[in-house]
Amino acid sequence: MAETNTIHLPYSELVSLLEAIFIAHGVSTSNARILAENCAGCERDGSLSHGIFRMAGYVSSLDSGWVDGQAVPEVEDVGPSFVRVDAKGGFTQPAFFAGKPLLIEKVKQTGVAVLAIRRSHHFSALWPDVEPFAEEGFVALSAVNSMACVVPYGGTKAVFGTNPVAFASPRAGKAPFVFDQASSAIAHGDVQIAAREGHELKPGMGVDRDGEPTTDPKAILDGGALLPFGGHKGNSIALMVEILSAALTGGYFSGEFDWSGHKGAQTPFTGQFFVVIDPERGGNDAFAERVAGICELVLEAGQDRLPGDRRHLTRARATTDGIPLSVENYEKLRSLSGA
Ligand code: NDP
Ligand code: PYC
Repeated sequence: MAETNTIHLPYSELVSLLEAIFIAHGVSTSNARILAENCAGCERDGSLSHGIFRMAGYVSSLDSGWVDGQAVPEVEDVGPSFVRVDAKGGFTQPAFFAGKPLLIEKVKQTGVAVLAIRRSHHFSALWPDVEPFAEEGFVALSAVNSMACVVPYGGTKAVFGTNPVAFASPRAGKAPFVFDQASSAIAHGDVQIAAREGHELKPGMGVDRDGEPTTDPKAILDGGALLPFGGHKGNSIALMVEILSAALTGGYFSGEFDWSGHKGAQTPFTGQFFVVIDPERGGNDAFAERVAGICELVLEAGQDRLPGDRRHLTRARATTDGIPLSVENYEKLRSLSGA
């Protein structure tokens, strides 16, 4: 039976609508296009915790004056394999696109290069940042820190952000192998979605304001905190992300920035780290075939799917049928755009 309260928008139409929202809330036209494509791509791929669900947060952060939608990033060439970008208090993605051409030039010259972005706001998924590198034949790893909402293993005070890491590699005969995961037991966005929809979380994901374990997403959002995934092991990944994304880039730690003077601010003001590698330097001409081979072995051994498979299936459906949006969400977006 057809879902009467769902519409299906082509990707390009969703991009135009989101672009209009960003522009209506003070973002420059070039930055608006980049952010709109990023957000629409998340919705298209079913990365729903970072798709259109985030538009209200983007808008309230912009309206609060916390993030500069007009920021013009500054790219610095700081070594044969090192590019630094100051996002100047703007969103990370325009800073990333400003630094990317020089980064790729250096990877081609030297085999490996780092891109260190600082003073930046990242409010999205990371896979859109790394997947295109693998489509161009490179291996890429990226990490970003966010806002302090994760208690260290055995600790009592939130220090880490939800701090995702994403990795992408070319894979022969298929879309690149890509994973993109928070170092918390669950992304903050998914806690917000669970609270809105009235779902309990699985045990072991968070604590309430008294530090007691809870499965109630509202208790986590209301003064509680999240836990790292996998106990002390996820804890070390979260700490590594703080080191790479903030200490190394010159950005803020997740607990270091003060947004209290900007009512409505939601976008974390931190940094982002990338390392990109030319796999041909490894001396193995069959690198992409080797990657495909290990992925096949994993599936033959019984794993039912690999990271990225769900996204690509969702993308394929959206490419044929359009991106499904509830009429209610579509109307909310139109109203944010001022239409
Ligand atoms: P998930 O736990 O949903 O997924 C993590 C990874 O595991 C994905 O690559 C996913 O692939 C894969 N995966 C999920 N289930 C399976 C399975 N059964 N078998 C094999 N692979 C699987 O992601 P998180 O909740 O940890 O993070 C969600 C998003 O939130 C990420 O995109 C992350 O970048 C973003 N985020 C952003 C932050 C920021 O500061 N900007 C902070 C924290 C998170 P697939 O996508 O195909 O399902
Ligand atoms: O989902 O944890 C999250 C998140 C933090 C910042 C952007 N997304």
